[in-house]
Amino acid sequence: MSKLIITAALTGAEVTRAQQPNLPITPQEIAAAALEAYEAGASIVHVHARLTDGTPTQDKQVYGEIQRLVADSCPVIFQPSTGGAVWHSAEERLQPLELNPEMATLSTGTCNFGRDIFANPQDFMEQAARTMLERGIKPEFEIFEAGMIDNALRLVKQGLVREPLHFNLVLGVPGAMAGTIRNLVFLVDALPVGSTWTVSGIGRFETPLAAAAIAMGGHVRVGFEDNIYYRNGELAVSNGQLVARIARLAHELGREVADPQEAREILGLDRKT
Ligand code: KMH
Ligand code: ZN
Repeated sequence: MSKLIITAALTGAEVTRAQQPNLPITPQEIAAAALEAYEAGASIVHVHARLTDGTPTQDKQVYGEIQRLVADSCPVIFQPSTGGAVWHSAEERLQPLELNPEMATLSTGTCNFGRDIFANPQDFMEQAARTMLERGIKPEFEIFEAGMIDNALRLVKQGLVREPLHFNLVLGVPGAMAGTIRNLVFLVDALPVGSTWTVSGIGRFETPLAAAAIAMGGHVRVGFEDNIYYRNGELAVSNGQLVARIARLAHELGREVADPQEAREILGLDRKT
């Protein structure tokens, strides 16, 4: 089994300071959270930018500042979001790709998202995939529903994504697939041989699904974007605290934690052609 890649999803687009007082918002706060997560065992940081008042933004200047500050402080893989918030336009969502990050997210299908709709029509998926291909950016497919795997594979057939593929199985979003181990196993079984995958369990599903993924040979994403609690009713103090728990769990289950360079090798990020 490969070493474990831990991704820290530091901020997201939905969580507020009122819900989680330690949510990193400014580029400086996000970079500090990235450093703490790295020191706890994270090798990827999944980033959403915010304006200083907390409003989600896809502005490439703000992402650019975060990218610079993170790179100055630690060697983690910087993975900006092309999902943004549900109300961002396609043009806004694609802006962070202009920074040529090593990776970026790509959601391959439309689903309910709480009381909203997270829209990812075919045109958007193709445009995002084509831009990533041209710029040598590895997509992480965000899978909220089973059919999104088929949509991702269609992009591969169209020649818009190169293998090996990497998937994030996001389970437990209200309105999309539930956070059960049965669903995790079902989705993993549908992935092409040679793919890598990580799991994002939302809310109370975070830790049980992480434990399952560690045992199954997958990878794990945690952080305030997905879950703001350490345990039932107790807010987490930082993203780093959530990462540290996964590193401890991995240790107990006999799985070593990858550093960023090892994560690059596992994901094939060094194999750009
Ligand atoms: N904020 C969600 C609507 C991504 O980062 O690529 C979408 C999302 C996915 O967070
Ligand atoms: Zn995200």
